[in-house]
Amino acid sequence: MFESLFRRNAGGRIACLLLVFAVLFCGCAEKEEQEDSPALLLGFSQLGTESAWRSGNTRDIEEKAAASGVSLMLENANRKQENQIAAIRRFIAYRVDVIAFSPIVEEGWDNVLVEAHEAGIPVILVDREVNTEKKGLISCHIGADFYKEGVMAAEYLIRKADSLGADELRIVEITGTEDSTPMRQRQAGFMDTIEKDGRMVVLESVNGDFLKSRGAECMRYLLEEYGEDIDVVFSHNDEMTLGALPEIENAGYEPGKDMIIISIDGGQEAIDVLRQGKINCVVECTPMLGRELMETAKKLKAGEKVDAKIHPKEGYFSDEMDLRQLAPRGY
Ligand code: GZL
Repeated sequence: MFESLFRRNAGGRIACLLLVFAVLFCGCAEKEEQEDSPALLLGFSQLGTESAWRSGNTRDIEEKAAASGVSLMLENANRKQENQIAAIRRFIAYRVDVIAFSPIVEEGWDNVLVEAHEAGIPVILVDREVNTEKKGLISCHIGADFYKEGVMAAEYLIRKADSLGADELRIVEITGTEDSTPMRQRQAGFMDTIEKDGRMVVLESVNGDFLKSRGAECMRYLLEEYGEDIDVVFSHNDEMTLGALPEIENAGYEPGKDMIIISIDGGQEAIDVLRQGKINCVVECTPMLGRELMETAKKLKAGEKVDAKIHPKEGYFSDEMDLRQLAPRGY
């Protein structure tokens, strides 16, 4: 067909050349489109914006997606489980390659996880975990060992009791969001560790929901109830700790001296307050999970095996250390 058209006349030759260019252009355009089209489309449901930790987690995931050519559909659930479930259903309808989410609480996910599984879309848990009887619905959990964080907090307190020569320490606990993995595990790790030490007495646990404002309210209540009987405040995150500290000072006590203050997350603001001596120990819980998330999502898309659990390395910071050289925290 080309030959006869080409031979026939000049007009035929021009038509041929145009046809050749058209074929080449479409091919390149298609190839270019393939090169431009994202290597991977990741749907991520973030639970909210309740803390510096959460904002740092979101920022890191966005940055690592951009750096690794992953196209990120990020939806913020404003701390409502129903919003997370709706977002996951949208990701399924959109046929994303991988779904990831940070479940605000552990229960209530079976139906939507079965839907994702039946759609053949792998699911990664970021940060928190779900509690389900059904097997095979989750490909990987990327997040802290929250139980160990509770243990580290308690082990610090035991060392502090030793250094003070204390016969008894009366503890109040401000917990994170009810039924969330960090709340359940941090409490379990802390309580399992101190129960072996006869000096430790828990006065009361109250729920601060990981929020600064609730941390202040909880501390006001605990000060009214127990006042100077409080020797230790164990708070499940920096946000609630930072809300509680002014209440302690307003009541006439020196946090870090009259009361031992133990917190978890390790954000910049808490570390700065630790350096001022108003917090005694901050257990680290890094929000920087983006790199592991992108690597794992790409492996799943490529059909490669992934680890069921990925725990970042974490430690703690305390008044036992020289923190002058500590690098900026980034969240
Ligand atoms: C812990 C994370 C918690 C943080 C809080 O991994 O789920 O939620 O400790 C955040 O600051 O709100």
